[in-house]
Amino acid sequence: MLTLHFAPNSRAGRIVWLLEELGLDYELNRMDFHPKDMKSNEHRARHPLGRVPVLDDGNVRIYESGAIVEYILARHTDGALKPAVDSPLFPAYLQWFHYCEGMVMPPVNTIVVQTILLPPERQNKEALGQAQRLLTKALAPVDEQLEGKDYLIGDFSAADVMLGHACFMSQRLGCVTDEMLHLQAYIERVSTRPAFQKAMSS
Ligand SMILES: N[C@@H](CCC(=O)N[C@@H](CS)C(=O)NCC(=O)O)C(=O)O
Repeated sequence: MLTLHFAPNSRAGRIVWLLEELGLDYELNRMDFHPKDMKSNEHRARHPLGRVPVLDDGNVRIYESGAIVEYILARHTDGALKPAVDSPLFPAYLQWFHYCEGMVMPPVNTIVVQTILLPPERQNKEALGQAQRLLTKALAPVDEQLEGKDYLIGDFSAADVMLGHACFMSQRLGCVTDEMLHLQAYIERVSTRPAFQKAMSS
């Protein structure tokens, strides 16, 4: 049985979304996004930094959302939601999959820290403004990529589970501009998928 250690409104939603898209059975260990749960000894034994997501699969334990997505695809599907290695779409799939944690999430993290996690007296307006500008810049190539496509590489893939979720978060943080019409339509498309909605309400 797959067990996902999860907190609402976090990257762990990506894994619920993927599991729902694939119709796999899983259990959720639902924690509060609060130090009492996330930084407990019990959870630090699963993840040294007390973060989510973490996946248990029998005697396998794995963290890092991208690694978990790749692990589930490799061990629990017959090649679903990703192009074959020799497909012309494979390099773009890899690129957008990793663009998520590599380019989009770093400024998202800073914005969340500077607006939600830090108390007002410790927030830094300059760091916030810089991260907001960086995030909008990082989203521009995604908007461009989506011109004429429903999903990042045409058909829905695990790259959308990663980057689509990050784009959804970026929109909630107010960093998708009015000009990013392809990206706006994409976020709408992604967020009306039943598996995504199930993940967001978990
Ligand atoms: N690169 C990691 C990031 C994990 C991460 O930072 N998760 C956040 C939730 S979105 C977390 O657990 N934060 C709790 C904390 O910082 O205390 C991944 O993709 O899994």
